[in-house]
Amino acid sequence: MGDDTTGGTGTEAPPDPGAVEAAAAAARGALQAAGSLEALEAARHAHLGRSSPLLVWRRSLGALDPDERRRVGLVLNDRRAELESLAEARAAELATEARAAQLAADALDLTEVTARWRPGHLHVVTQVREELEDVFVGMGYEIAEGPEAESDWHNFTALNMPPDHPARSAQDSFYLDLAGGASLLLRSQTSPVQVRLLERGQLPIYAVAPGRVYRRDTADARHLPVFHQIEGFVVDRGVTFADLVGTIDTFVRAIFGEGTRSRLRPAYFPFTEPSAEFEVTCTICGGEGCRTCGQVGWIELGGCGMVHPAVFQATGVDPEEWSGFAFGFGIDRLALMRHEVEDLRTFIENDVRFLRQL
Ligand code: 2U9
Repeated sequence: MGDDTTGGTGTEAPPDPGAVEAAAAAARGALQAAGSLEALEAARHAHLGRSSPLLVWRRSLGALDPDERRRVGLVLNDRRAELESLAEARAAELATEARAAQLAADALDLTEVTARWRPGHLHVVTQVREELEDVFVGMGYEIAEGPEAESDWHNFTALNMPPDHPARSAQDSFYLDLAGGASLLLRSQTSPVQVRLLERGQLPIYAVAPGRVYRRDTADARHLPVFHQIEGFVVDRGVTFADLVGTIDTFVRAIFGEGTRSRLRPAYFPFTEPSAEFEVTCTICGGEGCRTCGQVGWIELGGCGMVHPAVFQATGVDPEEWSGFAFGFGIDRLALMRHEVEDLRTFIENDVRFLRQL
């Protein structure tokens, strides 16, 4: 039956109210029951199409007197509008259901992949570096950073290192061969960061400079040509050697635990005077003496000292007004002690069987 036909016999005559309500109820039922967009389209065609009872009746209204025509016409329009919006609502519902079904059908089962997948993590040296930063931030220090390609001035001269100091030689440092002749090298320590802080001239300074440093060493169990250092730096009025000793003792206990003690022994660095090496009680035996500490109970951690007046002079800070201390130690070596790793090279070999244990 096409849309042009006027439907079957019996629907051509104007309807009585009961017939309209019965047709509307049948249409509602069919639209609601449609289980797919195709079924809905068929129900819509049957109950709201040109040859549906409601539309055929509309065309027969001419046979009625004007009052009756208006009354029945209003009812028919009303039902038709209600059923059209019902059909639209049902279409929206079905589209949502169809999309959910499609997503469910497209979903991939990744159980097998995730079961074998392990999350990565920060490299152990980065973990230790971040832990150290936390300790010093907790003590009120700022974290300072500087360039890894440094000038001869910042890396050596301002640090009171004489022109013939062995560390300046091309045997010991990586010089960059740049067009234009600028004399730069890969910093051999993080101290140039503190030189830059002094040059900035904002005093007092309470800072730590962690970062990568470069020295022309052949990699072995205890040396890497690229390693990490952290240096602390305090400049204020009236800073004394006793403040340095107390600071070392405080961060050593924060890093290794309250039971760990520290001690200093005299040393020499061009940029500090007096200078010292600091040691901590062996983290393995607690000071009793074992293979790790060579039976002495102490392990050397780093160097320290009071900032040399020549460094203040070079950077335009008045040594009569300001004094300060500095200390430095290797982060890689600390990570080595912490995890009882035997060979520094394992940190850079990138063997996941090693890395995932730390
Ligand atoms: C300025 C003035 C003085 C920093 C210092 C050390 C001692 C030291 C080494 C430990 C092991 C580096 O990682 S390591 O090779 N560091 O012994 N560093 S005092 O003294 C400074 C720094 C900056 C302007």
